[in-house]
Amino acid sequence: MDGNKQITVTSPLLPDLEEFHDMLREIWASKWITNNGSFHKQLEKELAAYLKVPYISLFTNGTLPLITALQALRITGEVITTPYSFVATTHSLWWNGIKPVFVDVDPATCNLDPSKIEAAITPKTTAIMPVHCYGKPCDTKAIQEIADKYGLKVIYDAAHAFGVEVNGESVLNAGDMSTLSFHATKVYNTIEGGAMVMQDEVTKKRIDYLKNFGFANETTVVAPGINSKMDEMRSAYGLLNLRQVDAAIAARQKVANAYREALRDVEGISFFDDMPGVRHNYSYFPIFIDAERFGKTRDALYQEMKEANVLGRRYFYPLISEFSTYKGLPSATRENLPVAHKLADTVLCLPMHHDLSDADIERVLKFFRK
Ligand code: T4K
Repeated sequence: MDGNKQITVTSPLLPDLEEFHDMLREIWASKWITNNGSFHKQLEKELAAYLKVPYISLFTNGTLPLITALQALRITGEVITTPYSFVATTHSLWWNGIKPVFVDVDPATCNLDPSKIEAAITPKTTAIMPVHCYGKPCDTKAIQEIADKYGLKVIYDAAHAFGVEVNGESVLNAGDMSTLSFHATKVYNTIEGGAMVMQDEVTKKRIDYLKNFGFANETTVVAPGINSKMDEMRSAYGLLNLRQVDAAIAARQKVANAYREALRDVEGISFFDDMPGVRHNYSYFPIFIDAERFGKTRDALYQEMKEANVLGRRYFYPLISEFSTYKGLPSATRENLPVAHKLADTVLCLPMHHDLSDADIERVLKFFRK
């Protein structure tokens, strides 16, 4: 065994190669390789059932459903969002000519702080785009109350929230639409891929048109759509991965429990416990480092681990509001976003995936043992 092998922050869940070959043979025989093929249809059906959502539409990644949701709901002007996410969240607004308005996050969840949303609403605000960061559910009830009060739409970036449920109900059913990423680095992947969840059949139909250039039939284009169709190879791969995703989540939970047990009494390290009533997916394991109490800064620890081939990642540092495209926005100041800055400056996501051995976990925890 290689005691110095690279331990990465994540590792893709891969289907059995023989089973995948069998499905590829079927695709080859049918000669139908994309554009709403039979595996695509089957995956939409199976995912809707697994995720407990009424309607789902597959996409080629997790960024295009965000862009398309904003188009479909005709969102304009300003949208309230979080700076503590992956850049794709805010990029989707920029691609639609919408001004992002950053609101600070809640330190208990890393998600948009509902108590700070109202102060950021202006006559130009049309929607809220929260993120279930690390798969931890947002306070969807409080957000919906504000949205209803001001007549705003809510689009959840649920890229991290595959399979997450609150009191038995999918978190993906909150708001007007939710989007998912099935990227290789996610709990459930189709290599590249994504999806949009919607609550009614008419919207599902419109979204299916929009991801296919706006075609309603062979000769009718009903809207300036985009091309974001998932092909048959990745749909087949997705069907196989769906069969093993529960086992992968269970394996991740074991890793999370091992980390929590070992880190609970480490001075200067904090992390999240499970939330009551929530089915978590253990997509990430962020820890927050208090440099004074731990005796080392986050970046020193990150480097030290890297030199030992243990690759944690600083998700989400820098904040989106610090990137050149967004830095000049009035809401992008440090004073407006103190909590998000503190989290971004102290976070380190530890390796977290289904394939970590006990020895791997021990190599990670070594950095925290006295
Ligand atoms: N909204 C949110 C909140 C998101 O987090 C994301 C994506 C999106 C929207 C957009 O969804 P997509 O359009 O991407 O579907 C990764 C992912 O590329 C990105 O999907 C993800 N969020 C983001 C948080 O992380 P990087 O730059 O950190 O990935 P990379 O290539 O450095 O990979 C990280 C580690 O994963 C590697 O060190 C090893 C492992 N890995 C990765 C790949 C690609 C593998 O073992 N095999 C692989 O094939 O961005």
